Amino acid sequence: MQRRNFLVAGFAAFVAGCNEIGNSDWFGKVVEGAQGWHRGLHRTLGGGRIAMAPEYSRSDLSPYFRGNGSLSVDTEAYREAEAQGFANWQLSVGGLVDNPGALSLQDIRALPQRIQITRHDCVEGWSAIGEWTGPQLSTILEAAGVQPEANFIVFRCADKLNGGDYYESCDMDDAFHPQTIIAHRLNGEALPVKNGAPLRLRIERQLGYKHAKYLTGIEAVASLDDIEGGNGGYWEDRGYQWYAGI
Ligand SMILES: Nc1nc2c(c(=O)[nH]1)N[C@H]1C(S)=C(S)[C@@H](COP(=O)(O)O)O[C@H]1N2
Ligand SMILES: [Mo]
Repeated sequence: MQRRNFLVAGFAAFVAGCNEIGNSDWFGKVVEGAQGWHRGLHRTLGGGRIAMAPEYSRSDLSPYFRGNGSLSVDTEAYREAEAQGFANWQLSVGGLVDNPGALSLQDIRALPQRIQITRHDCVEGWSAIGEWTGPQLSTILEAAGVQPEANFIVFRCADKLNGGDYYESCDMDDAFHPQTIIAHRLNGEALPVKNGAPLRLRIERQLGYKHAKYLTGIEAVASLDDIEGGNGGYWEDRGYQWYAGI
């Protein structure tokens, strides 16, 4: 079996098993439900940090959600992907997992979705409230089968900022936190390019720079030491704090 199919088959079994939906029709039904997925919550209740970031209502939405940092990806491959509506975009899932593979946007949209209205706080001194939609990262990690040696999840991005690859990371408490999602929609629309199309991380208890945009891959690792500058993120390698809690 192709690696990709192995991971996707893992999802089907996982989602079907947890929702008691038969393999044949899991695809439509789980999307329709748009229910929150609470497996991550159970796990964090078992000893991790359980605090939830505040959630807001539609009337609180900022009229305009600005873009910051990279506002697009300056490569031929990205321009081509954008022209194709990101139909062939892939999110790789690898590192210390039992079922490495890659997910298409279609795969991502077929998973149970979480919708959350949260406030984004950038260290540069601005905030905005937006509604984000996407599967919980925990769903993807459960299906991939994270190995016990893994301590961190690394997020790979398509863009470079001032010549350096943008990337981020978090620990397993935040990776499995219910509000940590792989967002593909902002305010009910496909994620705009300036905000990280087609996929970006929302990790709601942390500051803006942790919310990696233009996601191309997630990787389970034991240590951050050998990754890029060794501090767990683009801005962390330039002096910012790794745990950027709000
Ligand atoms: N790939 C990537 N992700 C990124 C950045 C970036 O430059 N590249 N900037 C970060 C910063 S500092 C902030 S405040 C938010 C901005 O998200 P927005 O563009 O949706 O406002 O994205 C974060 N994630
Ligand atoms: Mo930021």
